[in-house]
Parts: sequence; structure tokens; C-alpha cells
Amino acid sequence: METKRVLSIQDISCLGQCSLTVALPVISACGVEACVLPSALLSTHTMGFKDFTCLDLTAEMKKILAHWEREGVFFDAAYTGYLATAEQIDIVREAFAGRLKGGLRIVDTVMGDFGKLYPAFDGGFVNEMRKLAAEADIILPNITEACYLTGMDYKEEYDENYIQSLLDALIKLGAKQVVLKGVSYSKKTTGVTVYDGKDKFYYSHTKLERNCHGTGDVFASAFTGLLMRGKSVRDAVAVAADFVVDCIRNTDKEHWYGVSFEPNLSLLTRK
Ligand code: PXL
Repeated sequence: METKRVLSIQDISCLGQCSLTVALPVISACGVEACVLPSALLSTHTMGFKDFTCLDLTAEMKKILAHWEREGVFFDAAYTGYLATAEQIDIVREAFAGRLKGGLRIVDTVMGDFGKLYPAFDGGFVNEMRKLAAEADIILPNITEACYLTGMDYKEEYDENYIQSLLDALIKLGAKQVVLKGVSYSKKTTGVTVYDGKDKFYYSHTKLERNCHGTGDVFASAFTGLLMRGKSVRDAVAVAADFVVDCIRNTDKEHWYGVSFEPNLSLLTRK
């Protein structure tokens, strides 16, 4: 079988175990070729460190895409993560309609968590992300991001009706399929809901006591890699979710800034 080629569009956080430093090894472990379009170069990710440096790579993104246009490059899928500015979202939307046309469009709507936006983002960014989400084949929001995208109130405790309203509102935006992360109906479990406007699937798994930064990126990368290796959306969700749980279990409490996914990569190679 021919190896699939995925383009991952997100930042390089030099230290922090997130975005491209996760996507490259995780997608590769799935047996899928991982190419990159870096959106920014940061000293660390933007959460929990005293500050961070950020080199915006918007101008370079345009040049790289223009070169690929001349080369006639094709990607089987484009997977977007942390984008640094609203303008970058526009560039990705243009690329979806141009050079990236024909490949699967997977958008991880990275904007925030726990009811709040990440420090670098504002309402203008959310408005652009809403447009990108509308054009995607699959979006991977957490509940915070789903609320910002749809304008619904963020809730820490909710029932299935609330989640259904969020899913309906997300599909109404235009995305073909929603993979909603962090959906928890009990203290000891959490999970992922998949919805395409008709069929719904909920994958539930153990909820661990602790939260680690970067789990969303590990999930999205594993999901994308497994999907491109030929798994169904549902199977890719289940295996990626189990992988994240194993990675969190594997992470020392003192290791506060990311997830120690590296010792578990062989789980993806085998599956
Ligand atoms: O994990 C998402 C992410 C990626 N990249 C950067 C971030 C974050 C979340 O905080 O700050 C730079």
C-alpha cells in the first residue's frame, strides 16, 4: 500500500511537547509521511512559562505554498493546529481552495481550554477560525473551542442535551464531521463524541486525575495518522484516545509542561 502524505500546519514550540514536535513523531509512528508548514517559531508554548518568544512565519508560509504550487505537490490530508494569527487562518483557507484541494481537511480548532482563550488570541481570531472550521471535513474542538465557535455558553457540568446542541451548532457552521473532545458525563470517565449531523458515536474512557498540557495535540496527531493509515474515524478516535490515556499515565507528576508520549510510540506503530 502506498504511504499517505500528511501536511501538518502549526507552530514549532522549541520546548513544550506540543504542536509540530508532537505531530512529526506521532504521525510518522503511524507509518504516514509527515510534512510541515510551520506557522511560528516559539521558545516554548504559551501556557505556564513566565513568557515566550514568537517569530511569526506568515511571510515564509506564503513563500513555501507558492513553491509547492510550482512543484505541483499533493497532500492526502492537511491537518491544522495552532495558528499564530488571523491572517494565517486566511492563508490556510486559500490553500484549502488551492494547492491543498482534494486532500482531507482536518482542522484542530486550537484556541483555548477550560473556558478561556489562549493568551495570544482574541475575538477576531475566533471569527476567522469559525470560517476555517466551516470549510473542514473534520474538526476536532474541545468544549471550550466549540463554545467560542458557536457562541454557546461554556459549562463545566452538562448533560447529553447540551452536548447535542453544541454538536448541532457546529455542524450548522458547515463542518462535515465533528470530533468533540473532553466530553464527560461522570466523575470517573471522559470521552470523545463523533457526529456528522446524522450518526453519533461516543467513545468513553477512564478520566485520569491530572490534566497534561499538549494532550489535544497528541490526540489530533494520532487520530490523523491512524485515519490516514486506513482506520475508520471511529477506530482512529478510539485508538488515539487510549493512546493519550497511556501517555498521561506515563508522564511523571514533576513533568509539568507536556505529555511524555515518546515511550508509547510503539503502540501506534503496532496498531
Ligand atoms: O497545545 C496547543 C498549543 C500549541 N502551540 C502553542 C500553544 C498551545 C497551547 O497553549 O501555546 C504555542
